[in-house]
Amino acid sequence: MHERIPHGAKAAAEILRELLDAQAHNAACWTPKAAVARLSLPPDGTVKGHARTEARMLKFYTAGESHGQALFAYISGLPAQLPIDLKFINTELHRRQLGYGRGGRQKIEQDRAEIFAGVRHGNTIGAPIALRIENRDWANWEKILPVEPSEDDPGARKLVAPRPGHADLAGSLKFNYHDARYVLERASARETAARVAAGAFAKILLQEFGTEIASHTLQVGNIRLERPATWKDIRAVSADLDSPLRCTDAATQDKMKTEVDAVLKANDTVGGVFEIVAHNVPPGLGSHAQWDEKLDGRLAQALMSVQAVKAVEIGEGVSIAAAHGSDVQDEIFYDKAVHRFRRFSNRAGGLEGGITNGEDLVMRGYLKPISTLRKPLHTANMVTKEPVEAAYERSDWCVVPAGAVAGEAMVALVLADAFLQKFGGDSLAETRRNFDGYVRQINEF
Ligand code: EPS
Repeated sequence: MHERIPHGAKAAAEILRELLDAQAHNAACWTPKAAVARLSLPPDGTVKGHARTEARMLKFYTAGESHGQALFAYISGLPAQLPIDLKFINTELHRRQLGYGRGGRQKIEQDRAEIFAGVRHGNTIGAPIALRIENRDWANWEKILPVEPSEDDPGARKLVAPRPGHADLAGSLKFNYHDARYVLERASARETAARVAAGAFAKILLQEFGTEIASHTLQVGNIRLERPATWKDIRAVSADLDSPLRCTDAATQDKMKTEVDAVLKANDTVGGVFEIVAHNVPPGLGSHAQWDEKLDGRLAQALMSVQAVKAVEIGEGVSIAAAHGSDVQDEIFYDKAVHRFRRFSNRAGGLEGGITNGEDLVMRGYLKPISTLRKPLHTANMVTKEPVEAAYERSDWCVVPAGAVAGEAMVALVLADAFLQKFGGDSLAETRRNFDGYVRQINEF
């Protein structure tokens, strides 16, 4: 990725000549400012091929309220000519809707992505992608949350008793509403449907290069999977649409289900831990060079942004804090058969110095129990300031498998961004050429 550039007086002359040539060809990018920048090259005469890991290559945003007309996702930066499998995207959306312990809303919705832009004849075209997921529940909210000013009582679904643990109070203070309705509409984890659709595009890109992402449930409440799960186990349970909690061990899963039943009976909720594994990740994604380029930091931020996630772990990050250094590092050997450096263990979770090392990426999201409780909690009315019981809105009581699917999407989006930062490419063929060249470099290292 480094272009050799001569420096000193000769370089200045060459640059000026290039500048004049380029101006003659009316090349907009070749401004005098760019020429000056090139004159102050580092003494080793090298220049970066592109912005490396500072500029985001894959951008995405979501819009939409939980009970509005629809959710939206916009994805920008994918190379052209990437085949898009809409069925795969919709299966991802379906996976997010599943899981033992979900509330009534998922019986109403049948999440499907409708693509409006950026995909033609089944392939990306290098233009921003826009998609929509319909909220079927909108039919029940049209009069309550209209876009236009309305004659109807706007207070019909006011929420003045903020629910502890939700964004209700902090958001109302911030946006100056004495009603948490608009805040909760956007804070709701319904928004993760749009992230999952965007993440499916990122997964499609990564799959082209052999990288797969899957998740499983490690813990529900106090019930924890005690035996290690292999990639094969995780991949299988992750794709199993009939698995109630996506736990790789049937006996543990039964205990988890009993726990979920118990919290429902007690009008309570339960949290847990999901684990996400990215398999067959090329070494060298991310960078050690700047704090915001470190891939572990970027993955942690992305996972932490998923609703109800209150802690993130990479590899064995939590337990190794109590161990000695000689017990926790992953010792290295060279596997001649596959021309790869490997590890005897993977406690680092595939990341060292903020760079992927070729082992599986292993990340865990710790979910707090959902904050909406049928058992009333103490709160204060935002208008009267009097003590009251917190409002109750229909909700789930266990979301570990759904949270995991949202987490997979976030991991995919960060990894695809890091992938495009390393390999670039405006068309899939160009990305592949760059990728193949790097694979050759690693094979011959
Ligand atoms: C969700 C839809 C929501 C909630 C849940 C997640 O639907 P409703 O509010 O209509 O029941 O079930 O979100 C939360 C409770 C939350 O606190 O984030 C979904 O589609 O995932």
